[in-house]
Amino acid sequence: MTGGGVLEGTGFDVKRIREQFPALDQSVHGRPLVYFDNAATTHKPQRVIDAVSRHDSTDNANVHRGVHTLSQRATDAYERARQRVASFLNTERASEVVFTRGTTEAINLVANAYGGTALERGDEILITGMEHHSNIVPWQQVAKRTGATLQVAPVADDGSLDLGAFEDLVTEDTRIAAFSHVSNALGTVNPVKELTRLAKEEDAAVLVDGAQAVPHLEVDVQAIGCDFYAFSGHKVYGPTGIGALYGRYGRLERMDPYQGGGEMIRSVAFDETRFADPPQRFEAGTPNITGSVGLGEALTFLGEVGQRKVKAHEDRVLDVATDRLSGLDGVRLIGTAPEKASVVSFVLEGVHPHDVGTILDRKGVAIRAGHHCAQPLMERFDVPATCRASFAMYNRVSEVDALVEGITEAVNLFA
Ligand code: C6P
Repeated sequence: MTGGGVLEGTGFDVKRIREQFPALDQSVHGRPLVYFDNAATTHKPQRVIDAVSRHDSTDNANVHRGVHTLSQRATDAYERARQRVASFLNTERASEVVFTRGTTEAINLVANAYGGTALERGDEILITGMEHHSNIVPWQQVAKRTGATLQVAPVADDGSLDLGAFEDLVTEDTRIAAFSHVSNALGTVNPVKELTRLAKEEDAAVLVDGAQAVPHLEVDVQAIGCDFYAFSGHKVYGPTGIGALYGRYGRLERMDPYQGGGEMIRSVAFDETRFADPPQRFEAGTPNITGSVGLGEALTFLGEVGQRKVKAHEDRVLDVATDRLSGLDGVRLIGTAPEKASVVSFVLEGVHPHDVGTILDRKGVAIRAGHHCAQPLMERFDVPATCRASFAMYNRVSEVDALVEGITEAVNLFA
């Protein structure tokens, strides 16, 4: 294969993929945009932009409320999107999909609606040392309220999870284990099926933070065996402000609502309110209807491109970037686990990541420099921040050249 062309034998044509993403076709500081900040958010293909616009132009109405035609169309579109998410995650039923604003809200929902009642003093919540703040702070908050304690499974030097330590930390006191499928700051792919099995042996509920997994891996929640799985639409070619929580129906049924309001009730009287069944019980107020339409379209698009082809292509970009960067003097890679997806994190000796990010921006290369909302993980590696290049289906192998050029310039400038 050539730098930007067709992956031989797979029919994966990056050029054709790129043509579908209008945001990629621009220059930044006079250089062609190289967008390597996909773990923060991905761009949207034209068909997602069109689907959202079409819905707003012709089918806009509130859902589950009106008998009029537009309301029925909007309700159908919303429920179709739910079906789409359900088949994307291979849930047993569509009613196991709760629409949320994104991963953060989905985890907060579980921490409050499940953790808030299931946890008591002496119980333990087990997370890992590579979690995003979204999978730390909600658990700290609920631990404080309930008297439960937070346990943290450590991360090994290469950025893998210390499996032995995780196993030791799962005990009969563990009520919930919550871990990321893929680390946003390191790219480590965790063995979620195995972690779930270990937690289940002690009867703990399991939540998987799938924010960084769904764009890159095929996810099957039934095969994983988890109780909850959370992700965000905007990291998988869909709109911002929409995401989903998978919840095993038996769990959802026994959970109290997260928020109260319209849409989530069966009946309301001043002395008693009866709640709707899941998933409506967890969707108080008018939902992000257009967002759901965009998310459904994004998942259809990803399915049509082919998740395995996308993974093979992204792995190639990751391998080339990892090889090239590890050959540069002064560059230290953070996170070199054997199983990784689409992220290369690094620091330059004596150069602050923000300076590297700024130099790269002048070359049209967008990376993220910072703690990536994973401050405890930065502390683990004894760095205040890292530079992170993260890849998507539309990145070309040849774009790594611009990244290397910018890094080399930063190394020389600050040497
Ligand atoms: N990570 C990143 O640049 P929201 O903001 O709710 O869509 O996703 C939160 C979240 C949860 N878990 C993981 C593993 C994540 O990576 C993120 C978002 C972005 O890495 C923004 S900090």
